[in-house]
Amino acid sequence: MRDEMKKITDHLLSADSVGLLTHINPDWDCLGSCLALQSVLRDRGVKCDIITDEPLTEYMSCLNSEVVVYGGGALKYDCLCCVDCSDGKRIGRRGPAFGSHRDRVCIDHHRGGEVGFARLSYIDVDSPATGEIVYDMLKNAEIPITEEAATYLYCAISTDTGSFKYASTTGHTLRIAAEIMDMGINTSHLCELLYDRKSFRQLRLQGEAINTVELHCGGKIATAYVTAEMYKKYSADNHDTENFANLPREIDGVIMSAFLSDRGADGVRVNFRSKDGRDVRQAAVALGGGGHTMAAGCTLKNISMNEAVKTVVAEMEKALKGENQ
Ligand SMILES: [Mn+2]
Repeated sequence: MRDEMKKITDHLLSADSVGLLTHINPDWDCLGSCLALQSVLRDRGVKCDIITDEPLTEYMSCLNSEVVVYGGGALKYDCLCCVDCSDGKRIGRRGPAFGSHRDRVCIDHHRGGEVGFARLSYIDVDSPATGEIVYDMLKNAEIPITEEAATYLYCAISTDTGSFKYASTTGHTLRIAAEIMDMGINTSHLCELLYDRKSFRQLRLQGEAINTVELHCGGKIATAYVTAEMYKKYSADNHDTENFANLPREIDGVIMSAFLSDRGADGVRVNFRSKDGRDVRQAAVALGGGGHTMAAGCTLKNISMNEAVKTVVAEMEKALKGENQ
């Protein structure tokens, strides 16, 4: 494990230039891990950019994070490293440029990554956050973690563990958080930036989404959704509903839930959640998606919201039954 980690850090540090690739719609685990790696690599003279498919949302730009939006063609870096993603479907337009690059690295914690996706990979599906892997990697390579890198990694780990609430959180995770706090990082300010912000339209839209909540399967399954009309009504987009995925799961008695959001031409995005370690990922995989055991997702194309709800409920029912056997 330690040797495998060292191989990655040595490899990245030996390159003249590294392109770090986020997954599409990067979350804070992905972007925070990239920003920390970029900070460390740049400090050591490696030219390093973070390359995304789309410009960052306002929420993702709150720490003055700066990225390069992919403009097409080959990515001219010595080495490309995909972060928090090991699946070609999740890197969007940059897929061909990554796939045809000879020096492909990957750091991730998702299950079911693509075989041969990278030449050099470090994938730990038991890690609660890619940020935790990056922290361990830097420590393992005896690279001092600067305040800047620690700030980004705190954002990564805190968000992907649901503020250290999810079952994937371990004592090790908390010790990392403690080490970061001991560096004097203002974590309560970071939490305010990450969690305690909501626009008026987001709150109103949340109300609409809550009104769509339905229980299925005797109350073990819950769904909620936001339609294209609702987005239009509040001049909102899918970034405004990013934190809605957990809402239906919160209901007492619910074991599995799905939040569906209509992305227009991009289809209906589904975010699955479960409780008590129940495997909802298999429902996502059955519908062409993937993710973690208790948090997974997929996208359904050319389908009405009603049909989409029926489809995901049927898959969650199967997943529940499969587990009961
Ligand atoms: Mn992650």
